[in-house]
Amino acid sequence: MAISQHSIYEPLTESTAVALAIRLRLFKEGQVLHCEEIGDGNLNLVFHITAQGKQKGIIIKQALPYAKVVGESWPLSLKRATIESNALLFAAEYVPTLVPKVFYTDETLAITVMEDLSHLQIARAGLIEGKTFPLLSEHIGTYLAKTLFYTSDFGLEPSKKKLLVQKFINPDLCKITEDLVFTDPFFDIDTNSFEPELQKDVEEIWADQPLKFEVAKLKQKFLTQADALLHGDLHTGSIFASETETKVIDPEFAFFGPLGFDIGQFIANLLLNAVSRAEQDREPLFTHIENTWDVFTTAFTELWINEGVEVYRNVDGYLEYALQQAFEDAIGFAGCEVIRRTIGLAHVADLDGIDDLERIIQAKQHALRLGKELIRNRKTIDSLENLRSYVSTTETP
Ligand code: SR1
Ligand code: MG
Repeated sequence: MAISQHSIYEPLTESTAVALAIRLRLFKEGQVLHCEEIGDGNLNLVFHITAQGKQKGIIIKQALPYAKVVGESWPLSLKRATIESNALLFAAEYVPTLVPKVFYTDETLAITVMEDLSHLQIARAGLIEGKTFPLLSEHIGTYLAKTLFYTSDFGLEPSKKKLLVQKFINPDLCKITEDLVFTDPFFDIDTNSFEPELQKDVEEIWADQPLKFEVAKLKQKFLTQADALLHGDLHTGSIFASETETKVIDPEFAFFGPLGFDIGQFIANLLLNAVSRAEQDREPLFTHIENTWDVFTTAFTELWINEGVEVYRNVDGYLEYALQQAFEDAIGFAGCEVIRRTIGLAHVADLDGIDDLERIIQAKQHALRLGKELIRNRKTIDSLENLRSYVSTTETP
């Protein structure tokens, strides 16, 4: 993988992206190239370049100096492109089959050139269509166990970890999460976005002081608890999948945070898909949630026993304590994510895409009730069975 430096930043266009690919010799001489900007996320440009007659091309992802979803009034550091490529390269050391290959990065242009995954589908889109992606939870459980263990003080010598913590300081992107996940949805703030039919439900949240106290505690963990290198935005739109493959993309929010955060975001986005469905169609989502946690704990436990570096690792109860804390936090973070994806700035197609307004409102009210219960009861939700029963008891008021 080459790393290069251009002298000035400029946003690419479809034609300058092709020129760059040619200059970098990413295609054979003489090939006719086609390029399309396909970025449908909130922040970046994504160029898909293919050679005529070939299925697989390359992706050039470029950070813009502002949040695309809002515009130039919301400046954002370009350093996130470097964070993203470093996080992908780092993850490739532990889970090479679960992340895209990085071919090239340029810090000044804020680009990462990577493997074309267009033979796969974004997991959120597939789940909305009713696909089950049978290996999704096994792969994500493994991804979580390895990336979290090997970057935590349980699996990495603490002085090495501290150097990595420095490398992944990511204030702009952390601020997005601090605001959009942990703050704005719980206050009457302009960035929130919800249907007028939800006004009463939302005002109840804004007035709920005990709930806000619990969210404040979860936010404090996110702000201060540098347990392990997180993906930082592990929703189902950050995962490409098929029947046989899973690839985790977009780790531009990576930073050292609490062990339960990525797990909670992934679970939350499966729950958001579950509440968008009729009760009898939810089983595949519950199975994925259960299996993610099982695979995660089994793999994390094996790593702890066989590769742990913490001197206290054999003390009775310590592993169970660490896993229990991660689970409790994950449930709380999941509650915050469910609420913010329902009434905050950045929504999900699982709910917004339901084809009937009455059903949208019902599903969103369900999501809000569920999110609140997860935050409030995270200390007593001690099994996946328990979690499943909250989905059902919050179906109606
Ligand atoms: C302004 S960015 C909004 C959201 O998009 C990203 O994917 C993150 O989830 C962020 O919170
Ligand atoms: Mg993203």
